[in-house]
Amino acid sequence: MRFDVLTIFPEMVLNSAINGVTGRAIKNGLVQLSVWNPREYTSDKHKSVDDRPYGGGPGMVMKYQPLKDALEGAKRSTGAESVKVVYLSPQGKPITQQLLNENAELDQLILVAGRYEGLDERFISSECQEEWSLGDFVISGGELAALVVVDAISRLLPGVLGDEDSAQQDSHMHGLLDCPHYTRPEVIADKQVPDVLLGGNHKEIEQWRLKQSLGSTWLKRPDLLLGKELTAIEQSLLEEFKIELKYKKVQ
Ligand code: 9WO
Repeated sequence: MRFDVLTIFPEMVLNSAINGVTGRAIKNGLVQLSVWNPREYTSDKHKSVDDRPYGGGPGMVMKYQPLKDALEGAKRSTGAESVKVVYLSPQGKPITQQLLNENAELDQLILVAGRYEGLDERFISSECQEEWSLGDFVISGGELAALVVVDAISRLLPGVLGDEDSAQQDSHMHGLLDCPHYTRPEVIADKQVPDVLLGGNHKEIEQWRLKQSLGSTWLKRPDLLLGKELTAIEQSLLEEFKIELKYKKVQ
């Protein structure tokens, strides 16, 4: 899959993406990442990518023309007929695992990272098919959000993660939170690793993990369970979790 990021801070995107899972995917040729700097598409001597907002007020707005020309550069470089262009902003649709799963099927995604107080509205309405948000908060620019999208989609692509750490096992892949994890030593400050994990019974371990996932989701994010049909087995595992929790409390 190919990602093209429009940004006036290309180093910020490239320097970050070379690390970890994304970096390995790029080295192995499973992911291509290119950056397009609107500043390189300016023609005035100050290379202005921003200007004052009509109507007044504080801050600056990113100009249409450098963005449009950088976007054309990104589109020309592949020659694909239609490519999805996504603007990262707090006004966007919330990014969920499902949204990412759906978009991991694409051959190419163009991500627009804004700065200042935002982009000229006419670039958003005429050039961006979708607007995506990490959540209801503001950061200083879209680059970190674009990196989040590149990371989260890259790890879904075939061959990027080994079987060992398959994305199928991840928190949120099945609409549930992750179960607790433990590594050596066996006891830390009187806290024992749960017996079942030491027993080596894989069927029991799998059931315990599902029970903990259900219980943890019920405790921490009950909203996730409202939109989800539980199987009979899952329902009884969750009931067991609740009973065990009560028992722990009285002990
Ligand atoms: C800046 C600002 C300053 C004064 C008053 C209001 C203001 N709003 C903004 C603003 O929203 N700036 C944005 C910075 C413009 C678009 C790129 N920026 C951005 C993207 N901030 N936060 C995001 C973002 C992207 C995805 N998910 C969460 C946040």
